[in-house]
Amino acid sequence: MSFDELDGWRKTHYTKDVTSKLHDEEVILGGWVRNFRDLGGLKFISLQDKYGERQITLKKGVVSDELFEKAKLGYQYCVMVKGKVKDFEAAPGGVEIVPSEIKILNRTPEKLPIDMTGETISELDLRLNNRALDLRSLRNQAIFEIRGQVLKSVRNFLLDRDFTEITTPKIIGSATEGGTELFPIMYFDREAFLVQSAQLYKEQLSGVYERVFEISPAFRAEKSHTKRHICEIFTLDVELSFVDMYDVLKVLEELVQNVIINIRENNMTALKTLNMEDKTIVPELPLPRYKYDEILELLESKFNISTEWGEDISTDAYRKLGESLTGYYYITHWPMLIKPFYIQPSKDKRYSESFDLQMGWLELTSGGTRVHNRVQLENAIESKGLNASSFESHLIAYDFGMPPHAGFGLGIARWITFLCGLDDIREAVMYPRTPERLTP
Ligand code: AMO
Repeated sequence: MSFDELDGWRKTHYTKDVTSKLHDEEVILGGWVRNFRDLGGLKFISLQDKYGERQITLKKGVVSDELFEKAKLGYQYCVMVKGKVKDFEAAPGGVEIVPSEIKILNRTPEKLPIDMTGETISELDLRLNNRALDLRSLRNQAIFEIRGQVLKSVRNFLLDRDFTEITTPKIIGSATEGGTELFPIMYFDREAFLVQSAQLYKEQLSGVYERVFEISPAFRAEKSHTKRHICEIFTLDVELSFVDMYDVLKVLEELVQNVIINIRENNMTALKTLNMEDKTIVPELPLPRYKYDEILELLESKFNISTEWGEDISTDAYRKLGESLTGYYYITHWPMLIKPFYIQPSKDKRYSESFDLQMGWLELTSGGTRVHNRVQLENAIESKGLNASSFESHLIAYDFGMPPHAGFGLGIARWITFLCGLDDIREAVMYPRTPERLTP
């Protein structure tokens, strides 16, 4: 099987840039054959690159016989095309390309493991097994374009507001989140762990840079088999000093609103591909705030679901809640019993200065005001059954003038799942890690 070489060929444009403004100009495009049709004297190739697709039209007699003959392509062949742009309203981008040369850089097996034409969506595990191919689908292009926009907008929003981007260790010596299982690893000849969240480091750094954020992976060794849990998560962690949780609620809701405005302004085609143009809408601020106790009452009165005070809200209860509260809203003042040691108790010590940001039934974020007094923090660690001495390297930061601070952690994949209307969080991650999945 022969392949063409790249030689001196370089792309002149991405598909998105090939519009009727380039009528009659020569371009070189490169990408993959998403679809092709052979109508005898006429062949159409849908060439796809990272931004979208354009139609290549070969008409017998218009292109050379040699080229017409060569254009026997298969799905997802890697090709480059040199040709002239012609106005053609009915085709993607309002143009077609009439080729003078085509390079076939790589071929594919006759039968691909998953459907790439967009006509059907193959089963998710099969798609994940063939992720490098699957990610090229127009649907996945749309999902990850939106993810890109979320990350860009979050960064811009925070950098514009005096936040410093931090990077903190992912290999640690002891737990950061009590209660969550850790992945142990070998660190030379001793045991270490993959970090569960940037929590303790972002707190320390809020005592240095005042307003900090990090977008980074964290590792959760929970054997959860749900459509909203993965083992390698990617979170936005934000921490601010000289504030309490009420300031953070404002920052977070403005951030959420700002990101969605940006998506609607810049990614409408992607939203349309996902049928989300009427669903991913800009929320009005301030977002509704409900106390934990109010949520328990609502669940009882509306759905006859009783939750023992101090218990977490069950998945079934959340599902019901989502029928009633369909947009973004906060649940605040959770029982201290079910919150981590670093959260500040409320005046009534049974409650905590904590919150979750919900989207319908889905938890996107948790956060709160933190303890900033060393002795109080030591006691809180011990009261959760943990050993304060193993937190010494963190606790010393509290000897050096730790300011009052508050913050939140937001699960990026959960948010993308919702923004893109996906059924399963694994769809929102390029290479998801679950208890069963360690490849690709
Ligand atoms: P928490 O443990 O609630 O809080 O995590 C923050 C957010 O991360 C997402 N998340 C997950 N997403 C997918 N799969 C998982 N297994 C998973 N676990 C968590 C959720 C969740 O809301 N340090 C605190 C945050 C803080 O107080 O600043 C923390 O990690 O969207």
